[in-house]
Amino acid sequence: MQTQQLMQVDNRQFVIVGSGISGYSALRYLLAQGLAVRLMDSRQIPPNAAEIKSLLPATAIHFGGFQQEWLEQCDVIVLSPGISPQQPSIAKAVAQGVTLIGDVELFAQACKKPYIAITGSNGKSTVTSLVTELLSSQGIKVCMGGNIGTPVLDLLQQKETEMYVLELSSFQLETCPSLAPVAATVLNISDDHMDRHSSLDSYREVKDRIYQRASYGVYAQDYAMEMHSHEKGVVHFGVEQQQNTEFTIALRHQQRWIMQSDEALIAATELTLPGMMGELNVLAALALVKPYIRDMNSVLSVLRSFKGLPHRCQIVTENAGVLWVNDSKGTNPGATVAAIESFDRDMVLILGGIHKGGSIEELIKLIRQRVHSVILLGRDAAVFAQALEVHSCYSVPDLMAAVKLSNECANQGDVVLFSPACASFDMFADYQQRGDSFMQCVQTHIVGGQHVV
Ligand code: UMA
Ligand code: ADP
Repeated sequence: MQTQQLMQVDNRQFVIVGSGISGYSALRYLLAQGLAVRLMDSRQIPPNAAEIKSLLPATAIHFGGFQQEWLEQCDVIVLSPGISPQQPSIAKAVAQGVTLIGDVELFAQACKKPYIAITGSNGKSTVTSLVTELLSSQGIKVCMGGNIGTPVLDLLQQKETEMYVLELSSFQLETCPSLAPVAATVLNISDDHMDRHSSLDSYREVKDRIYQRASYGVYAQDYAMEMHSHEKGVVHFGVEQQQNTEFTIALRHQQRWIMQSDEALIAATELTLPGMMGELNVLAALALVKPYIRDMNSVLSVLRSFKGLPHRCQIVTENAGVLWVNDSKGTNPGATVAAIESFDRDMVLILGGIHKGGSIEELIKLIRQRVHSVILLGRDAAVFAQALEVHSCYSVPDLMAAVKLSNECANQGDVVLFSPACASFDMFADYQQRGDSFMQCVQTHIVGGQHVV
């Protein structure tokens, strides 16, 4: 049943599961529509507890577990992305006929303005931010949200906005059947969240849903296209020059150029995003905004100035000929592979944390070819140590020890890359805190208190 229909019927009961950023945002949204809402969170002391208590009567709040009766007796469950639809209490309610949606579904039902939707295993936040800047450079009033941080329903508050750019995770794509973006892309697929998705195929199938109702499909050239039809057409991007690839790379006078068909737009050396992944992100962003480009010069000046986001291959400092790079957002093996490939220097690599499952084979192979010293830390350090066997690797207890040892291992001209290939929750609140902590260690131990970045 469509949510719009559900929301038009007065006495429908909604149950929000999760009191985090999405759940709290959905609560404010549904209350503003005058709908009957209850909220539950499995944690005893969940986030936003005080704010939620000020919005709902105590009889409509349940913390410290899932209230099965509420789940089974309601009409609609609004599930937060951090909880799997396979969670037994949720699955049981759905089996009994309760409708399951997420906050993105509420957005898709309510949004009257065009929106671009971006997913992929890696590069989502970078491309979402770049697309937002590119649209803005064309005079469009645009704002971004979704997995990148601002919950999608909060975007609807900004009345002057003409267009939205949404970063969507596989978790969010599981519960938004009405999503109908003007343009959509799956940037790439590699093993991620294998602790939640049953197989790479089911993860891929969820990502692919972004195309289902998209007017214009932007495809990576190696993406195995399903049978989607897009009324405004299809565009391909990728670094291999292939006949059907409009946004690509070509060699001109020994330089790599970003191309649109036969037109050389900008030399890759003018981009500030590093390596081939930087090129791919630029190509994807250009393909997404193609229908909105009025002034190519403004587009090119954004490409020249866009430095990427913190914690994504972020240069911390170059000290005594050694380049220190913070890639704390490298939370899966695919991201770390791309980060290693972005630097054409001998390398010391710091990695480890919570391995989210999936194959590390490609990463291990690349480490053997490209990295002379590997410093391991975190809960699943042993997973990498065992796979690397005799390759020079050392285990350390914390980030400061990792920085000190990296400094000893690094030679002039090397890069020390901190790209954990793992989630951060064993030692840090999140990847930002982990990256900040790495930069602090570099500042203290390497730069000697001088300000870096
Ligand atoms: N949780 C419980 N019990 C509950 C509800 C949640 O234990 O009853 C736990 C979850 O298992 C999870 C944590 O709480 O560990 C947060 O879950 P949530 O669904 O409440 O998360 P929100 O605070 O609403 O934030 C979510 C996204 N988080 C997740 O998907 C886990 C945020 O992406 C996103 O920015 C935000 O909505 C706004 O859209 C973060 C993320 O880590 C950055 N995303 C994953 C990633 O990028 O890899 C997918
Ligand atoms: P996401 O939002 O998908 O996590 P980010 O833009 O935040 O993506 O980047 C996350 C990590 O992925 C960073 O460590 C970065 O080095 C790496 N990365 C960025 N773009 C790509 C890409 N196109 N392919 C592979 N890895 C990438």
